[in-house]
Amino acid sequence: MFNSKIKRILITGGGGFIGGEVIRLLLKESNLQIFNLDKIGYASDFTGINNQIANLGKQYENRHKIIHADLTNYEQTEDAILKSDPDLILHLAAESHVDRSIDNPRIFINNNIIGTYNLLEASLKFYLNLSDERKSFFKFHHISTDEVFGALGFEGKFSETTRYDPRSPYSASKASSDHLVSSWYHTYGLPTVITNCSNNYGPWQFPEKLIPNVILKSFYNQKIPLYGDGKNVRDWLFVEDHAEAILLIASKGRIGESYCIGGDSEKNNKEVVLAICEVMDQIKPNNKPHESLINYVQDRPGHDFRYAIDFNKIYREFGWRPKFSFSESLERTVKWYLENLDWCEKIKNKANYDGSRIGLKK
Ligand code: TDX
Repeated sequence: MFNSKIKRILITGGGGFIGGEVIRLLLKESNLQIFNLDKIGYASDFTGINNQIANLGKQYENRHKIIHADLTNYEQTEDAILKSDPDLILHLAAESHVDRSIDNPRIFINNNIIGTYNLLEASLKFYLNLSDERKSFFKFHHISTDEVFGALGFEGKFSETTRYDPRSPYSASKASSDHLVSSWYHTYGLPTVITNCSNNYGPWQFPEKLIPNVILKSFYNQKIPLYGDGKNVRDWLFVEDHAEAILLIASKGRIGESYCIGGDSEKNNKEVVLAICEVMDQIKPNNKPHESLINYVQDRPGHDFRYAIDFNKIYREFGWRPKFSFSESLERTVKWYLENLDWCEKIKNKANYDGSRIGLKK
C-alpha cells in the first residue's frame, strides 16, 4: 500500500469516527507504526480500534500508540511530532458538527484554524530537519470536507476547481484550514495534499449526526427531527470507502494537489430518514411504522441546500470509486447501532449530550 521506506505515520484525530476507520484499515493492511494524536475531546473514542487490535492479536498492540495532545497547544503539538518522527502525517483532527459551530463558533476557530496552523508550523520545522532522502517521501495530508465549497442548487457537482464559498462557522473554519495548508505548500514548500469528502456514515459515528441520530431516535420511539422541509441533499459516502480513498491519496496523491472524494449516493434527508425507518420496520417492528415518528422542525440557520461530489479526478488518476452501495451499507449501519446501544449511551453520557436540538442560535 505504501512505499516501503514509510515506517511511521502520525494521525491527528484518530479518536474520531473517520480517523478510527483509517487506523483500523492501517492495522489490517500495512506494517506502519501508528501514532494517534488526539485531544480526547467529546467525540473521541478508541473502542473500535481496541476491538480491532483484540481481534487481530496481541502482537498488534504495539502498532498503535495514543499521544494525548491538543493541537491548540504548540508545544504539545511539536512534542508529538518529535516523539512520533513521522514519514507521513494525516490530519483529521477537527470539530466537525455544523450545529455545534452555530452555537459555539470559537471552539471551531481555535481547533480547526489555530490547531491546523500549529500543526503546519511544527510539521514544517520537523520537515526542514529531515535528511534529503526522508524529505523525498514525506507528506502532510489534510483531510477536509465538501462543505468548504458552499451549497449547490439542483444542478452540478463540486470538484477540485470549485470556488470556495463556505457558509457556516464550521465550513468557514475548514476552508481556512485548507487555505493554510495550501499556503504552507506554496510559500514554504511543505509537501501537502488535501482531500475534500462528502458526508460520511457508518459504525462508530458520534450520534449527533443525521444517520445515527435518526437510528437512535427511532429505536427509542422518539420524534425524528427533520430540519426544514427535509429536501436538503447530501452525497453519502460509506466510511470504509472514505478510509480506502484517504490511504490511496496519502500514498499516491500528487503533492500540492487536492482530490474530491464522494459517495455517488445523492439523497435528500427525507429519503435517508425513510430508508432508515424501513430497515427499522423490518428488524424492530412497532405497532406503527417508524416513519410516523418523523417531525418537521425549524430549519438550521444558513442550511446548505445540496452537496454532491464529482470524484472523476481520483478515478481518472488512480481508478478509485466508492464500492459500497447506500442501501446495503445503511442497513449494516442500522444493525451496528442496534447492536451497540451501550456504546452509544456511554459516549453520549461522557459528552453530556442528550440528543436535544442544538444549533438554532442566531
Ligand atoms: O437531526 C437532524 N435532522 C436533520 O434534518 C440532523 C442532525 C441533521 N439534519 C439534516 C441537516 C443536513 O441537511 O441532515 C443533513 C445532514 O446533517 P449532519 O449529519 O449534521 O451533516 P452536515 O451538516 O451535512 O455536515 C456533515 O457533512 C460534512 C458533517 O457533519 C461534516 O462534518 C462534514 O464535513
